[in-house]
Amino acid sequence: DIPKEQWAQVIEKTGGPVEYKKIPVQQPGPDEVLVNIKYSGVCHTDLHAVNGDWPLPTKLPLVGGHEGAGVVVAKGNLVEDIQIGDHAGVKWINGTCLQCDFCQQSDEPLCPKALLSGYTVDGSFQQYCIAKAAHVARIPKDVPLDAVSPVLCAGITVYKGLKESGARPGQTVAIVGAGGGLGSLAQQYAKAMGLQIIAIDTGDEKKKMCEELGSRAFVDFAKSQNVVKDVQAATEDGLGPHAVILVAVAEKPFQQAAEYVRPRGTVICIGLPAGAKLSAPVFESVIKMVCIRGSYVGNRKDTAEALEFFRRGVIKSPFKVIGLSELQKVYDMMHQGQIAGRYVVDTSK
Ligand code: 8ID
Ligand code: ZN
Repeated sequence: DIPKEQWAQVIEKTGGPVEYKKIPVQQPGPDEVLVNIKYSGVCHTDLHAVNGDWPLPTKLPLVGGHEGAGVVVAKGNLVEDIQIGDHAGVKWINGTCLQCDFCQQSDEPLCPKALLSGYTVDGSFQQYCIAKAAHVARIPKDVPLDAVSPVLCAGITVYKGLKESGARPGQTVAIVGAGGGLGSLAQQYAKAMGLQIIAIDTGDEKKKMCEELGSRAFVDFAKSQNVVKDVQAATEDGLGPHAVILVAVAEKPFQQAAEYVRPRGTVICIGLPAGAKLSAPVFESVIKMVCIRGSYVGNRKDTAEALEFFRRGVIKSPFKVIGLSELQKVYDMMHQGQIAGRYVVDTSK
């Protein structure tokens, strides 16, 4: 039975705080499903949304969240390929037009009409969440819903970013922000793809976690006298990593990566620190033939592939479960940079 009311965390105004309260359960439209969210990962994007960090406005009031894993409990009459009782994931891309140039070429995140979960439409920090059936992630039934939830944004995004980097098995990738949610999953995907990892972040807890996740070296950006030199020194021949995956929420690393990346190397920008600018020295970028590119979540196929890695058991990333009612605490810890790995909220608490 679907209740009329449910618990949710609602942002009434930009800047927050989030308010834990009861709101009505919505009905899915003809091409939509209603997912009973069991667990939802908390992404730094959710905090950017609370704080109004980006040049794109959110809806208000807003229910955040876009790593929602749960069970389909209702569907519109046009929905045929997903059934009530199936496990599904509400991800950042809630829906797209499926018609434009980008959708036709499976670059759905670039669709100008994309609906964004927990940003332009209500997301997964509620017990019942709506998403377009075409876009909900199909989660196999043998996969635990708490552990899989971070894959729905963090996992898909870093998997896509690693593919976009072109790094090949045996090569070295630097992961900047390795101790956070995206960074911890990036290490697991990189390892599964046969890459060697240099983790960059700060603090002993994150260092230990990165070593356990499979990184070969750890550079503490707060302790290092010269991050560029230390990252290069951590590669076997001292020439720098073949690829850099930038998932830090700070501007500085976006201005260092082109300096330490290997000649012919690729810098993948994923993190979205407020108001930050990319910069790189023209001379070195040219004579090293450096490639710098952005990478934005992933398409439906990337989603299925990222989930399949997880289902096979090769992606094991640390997460802590906390009640949905305690979301503000997670934001406070995230703001302080205190979270190693990911927090996942349990919507029943
Ligand atoms: O599709 C996309 N491009 C996409 C998808 C999902 C998330 C982008 N994001 C963005 C988020 O909006 C956010 O800006 O990726 C960023 C990282 O999200 P997250 O992994 O959820 O954030 P986190 O768990 O807080 O981890 C950030 C880590 O960066 C470290 C912190 O210590 C933390 O562990 N960090 C910082 I702040 N400065 C650093 C520095 N100078 C740094 N690590 C290395 N060097
Ligand atoms: Zn996210």
